[in-house]
Amino acid sequence: MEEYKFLFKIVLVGNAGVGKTCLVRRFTQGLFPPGQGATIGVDFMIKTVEVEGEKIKLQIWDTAGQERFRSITQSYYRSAHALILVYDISCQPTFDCLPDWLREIQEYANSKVLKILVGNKTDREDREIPTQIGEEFAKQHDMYFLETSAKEAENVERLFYEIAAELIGQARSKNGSSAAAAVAAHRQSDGNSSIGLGSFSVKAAQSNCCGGSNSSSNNSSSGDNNTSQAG
Ligand SMILES: Nc1nc2c(ncn2[C@@H]2O[C@H](COP(=O)(O)OP(=O)(O)OP(=O)(O)O)[C@@H](O)[C@H]2O)c(=O)[nH]1
Ligand SMILES: [Mg+2]
Repeated sequence: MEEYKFLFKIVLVGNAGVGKTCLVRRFTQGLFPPGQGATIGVDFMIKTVEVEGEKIKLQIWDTAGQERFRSITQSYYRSAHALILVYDISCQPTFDCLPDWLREIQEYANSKVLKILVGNKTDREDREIPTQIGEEFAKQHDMYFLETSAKEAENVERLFYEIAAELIGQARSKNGSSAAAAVAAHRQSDGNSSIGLGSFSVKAAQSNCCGGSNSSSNNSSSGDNNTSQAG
């Protein structure tokens, strides 16, 4: 059995088409999939990373943004250690929906879940949401903030490594009780070490909305170490 010190569950949410699957595949497989179809239900991938000499297993749940899958995807929030809420910096409606996503998170996730707001597609020239607006929203809502490009591999590794580092820190502090408990439950060996990453810029805002608008289907959770689930 593979040895690892911590296991963390990370769930990606956000409107259809913002690039959740591309972010996951960039991170887990090092590629930007051409013609990525909409996710059906939920996909699952695993990647083991090493942070300060410790093996950390990341279980990454990539949820469908389409409204019709909402009841399926909600059920994955509860056990998440970290929730990555993604919008597309070139698509205002995906940003406008963030308050709705936060309500979902509040309703279905653990109150201590680590929340990260990610503005994806920074490679695009038709940006509609300035970085500062994203940062402010994140700050207002107690979330970490990062802008990424799955296409250009910008900040993608950093995103997941910093989440891992932050969760390790939480697990080791007395305050990170929920993460610590969950982690302890999954831990296969013990031992500690400390992490000093955590260079997210914390930030965040709020309102109400949508459902996403990808159309196609065809699930594409390829990859050797991933398992698809549809509910
Ligand atoms: N330019 C650019 N396009 C991207 C980037 N990430 C994703 N895309 C494109 O955005 C579209 C949607 O990407 P997906 O990863 O399928 O989006 P998703 O959030 O998983 O969508 P659902 O599964 O429907 O929720 C695809 O055409 C991708 O090629 C990025 O960083 N830059
Ligand atoms: Mg997807």
